[in-house]
Amino acid sequence: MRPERIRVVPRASPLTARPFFLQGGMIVDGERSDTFYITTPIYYPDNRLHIGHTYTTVAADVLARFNRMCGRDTFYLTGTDEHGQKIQQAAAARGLSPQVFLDEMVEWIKTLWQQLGISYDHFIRTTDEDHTVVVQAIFQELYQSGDIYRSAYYGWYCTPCESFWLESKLVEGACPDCGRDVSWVEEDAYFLRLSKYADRLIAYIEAHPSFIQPEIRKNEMLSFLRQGLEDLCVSRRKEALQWGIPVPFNSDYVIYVWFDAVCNYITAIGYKDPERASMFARYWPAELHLIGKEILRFHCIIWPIILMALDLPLPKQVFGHGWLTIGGEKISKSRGNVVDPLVLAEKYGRDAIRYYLIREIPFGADGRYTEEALVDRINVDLANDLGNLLSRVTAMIDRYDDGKIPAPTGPPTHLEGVARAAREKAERALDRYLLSDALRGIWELVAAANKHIEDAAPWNLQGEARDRVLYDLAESLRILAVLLSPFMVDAPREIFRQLGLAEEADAVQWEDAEWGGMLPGTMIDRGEPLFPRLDPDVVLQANPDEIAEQGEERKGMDMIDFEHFSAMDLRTGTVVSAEAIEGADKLLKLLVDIGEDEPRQVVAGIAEAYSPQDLCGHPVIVVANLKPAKLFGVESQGMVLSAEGPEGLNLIAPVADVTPGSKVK
Ligand code: ME8
Repeated sequence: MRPERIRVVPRASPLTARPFFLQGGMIVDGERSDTFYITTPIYYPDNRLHIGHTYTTVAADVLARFNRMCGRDTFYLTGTDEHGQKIQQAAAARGLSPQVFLDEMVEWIKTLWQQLGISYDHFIRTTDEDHTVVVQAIFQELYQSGDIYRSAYYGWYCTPCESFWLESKLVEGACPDCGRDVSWVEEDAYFLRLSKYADRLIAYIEAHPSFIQPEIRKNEMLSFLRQGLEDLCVSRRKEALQWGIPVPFNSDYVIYVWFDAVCNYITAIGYKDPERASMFARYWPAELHLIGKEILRFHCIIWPIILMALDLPLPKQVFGHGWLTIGGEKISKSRGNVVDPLVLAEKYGRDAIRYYLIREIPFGADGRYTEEALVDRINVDLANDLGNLLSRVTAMIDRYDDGKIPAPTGPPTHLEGVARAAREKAERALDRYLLSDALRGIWELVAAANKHIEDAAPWNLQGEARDRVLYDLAESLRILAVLLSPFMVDAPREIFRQLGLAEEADAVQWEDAEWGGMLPGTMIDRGEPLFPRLDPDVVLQANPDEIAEQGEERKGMDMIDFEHFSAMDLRTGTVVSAEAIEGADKLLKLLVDIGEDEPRQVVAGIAEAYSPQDLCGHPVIVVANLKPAKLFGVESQGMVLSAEGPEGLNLIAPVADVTPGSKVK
């Protein structure tokens, strides 16, 4: 039978109406609503997802779990964005049909989320029949209302970003968002009248300061809007792209992938579906679209305008968080500097990954990812602080009280106040989406409880005094298990179990963090350390098996990590001209096209191996970010790669034709 709990303080729901006026996150102009609809971006399954996608998904999961624990009717949506050129190309590259390719990728993604304990309520795929039908209905409706019209498009298209760009917006001829090559598009097309809604959107953003967060992102969006909005091309001709939702009234066209994608937020909850009308009414407008900062424009301009054109309310908040970086660069599929979250979760456990991601990166800002920092967090915060606390407290209860929680007689300790403060800090921070601050608040209780063991030295106490200390420590641990439940999946459960409260874990509510819930006499059940300490020298080796296989000759070689390698900007190039340098027998002055406006001047020590006339048109690889240097009075703005062969130096060149300026990775 489940024991009645002692409730020292009457239960007060954290949802009790109270006004919030926040600068940071959640908009609540008054009271919290009783529903909480939260979304992540729907990710492109053109490739395996990485630790960056995991970050957004874990953060949204923390908020979904917290709100569920607070008794709010929560709906957490994630999914995949499956149309567009990028997917079509990725499937073709694997020699698979898009659908077969996608099904395989989606399976992998779902496994990933399951491994990480992501508690989504629905996984939308934009190839789902019901999504497709509703997107077509929306397109049709806006065409009929005149918000979508037909005209001609002349401009550029960035496939990795799936973005249309006018010539004037390109930066040095490349995509202003990702810096990659764009392709020319010239076709009759359908357009969405963004321009008509620009002023209304500006007024809306100004009147709803928490609509776009963090503040800096709101200001970026406002300044973008104030430069004036061009209407947006929202279709592609079938010849250019087959893998999309057909325009319902013209089968020569498919709908632009971003138009299709943003609509997922309403199709997933039953927009225009008579059978799910009440679901739509309950959850729309969404409380929060959580996204990375690079896709704010789609969520803060295009999506709101589609909603305005449909006469629907706008989501309450779009939060554009920062990027995880490696060596100062955004982690991204196309840069190839990705970290596989599934491998990490298998190696370190999902709670460690979840904790690290949320604790390490101040929510909203960019943050460096390193495995060293992850291991450090595991050893210090999780093994040393939290894990040891549990081991020590359960060991003492075992020893002094035969494994039974003692009754809290004697004067209360300060831990009750610290626990209340930790809960309040966590709650306030989670309400404002300041996720790492919430963990920091919770760790104040971890630290205070550890310190209390040292200060009170229960091993020197007897009777009531010792009972009080041990009860308060066990109660602190119980409260920690409650407060950590949004953040972690297994550890809170294990804390409950070791405290003899296994059943609590199934239905834990945020209000269970009220002091006094632990019933004296409960039998604890000690177990393994919560987070075993790791030896960094062992776990941080890239991959011990691989290194062993590489044999003896690697020994003694100075190894670099990926960060060092990726600091080098290696580009493909073509030699445009070559000439001798007076007084320098070994050097040639080369001009090399590396895809920039002007060819690079590079001085190379290859005169003994190549004559200038052989070099024109020769492909090369250039170190493009080498500091310029003068050699024999000639400036060298880079270096070409070469290797010694049996007959002298050989220039290193790609084996297949590649465009000058391609990154070598
Ligand atoms: O943009 N750091 O999909 P996508 C933090 N399909 N978060 C990162 C990250 C990093 N280095 N890299 C990726 C798309 N993300 C569209 C979205 S929504 C209607 C359509 C996360 O696969 C972050 O949330 O490129 C970012 O916005 C998202 O993954 C981009 O995922």
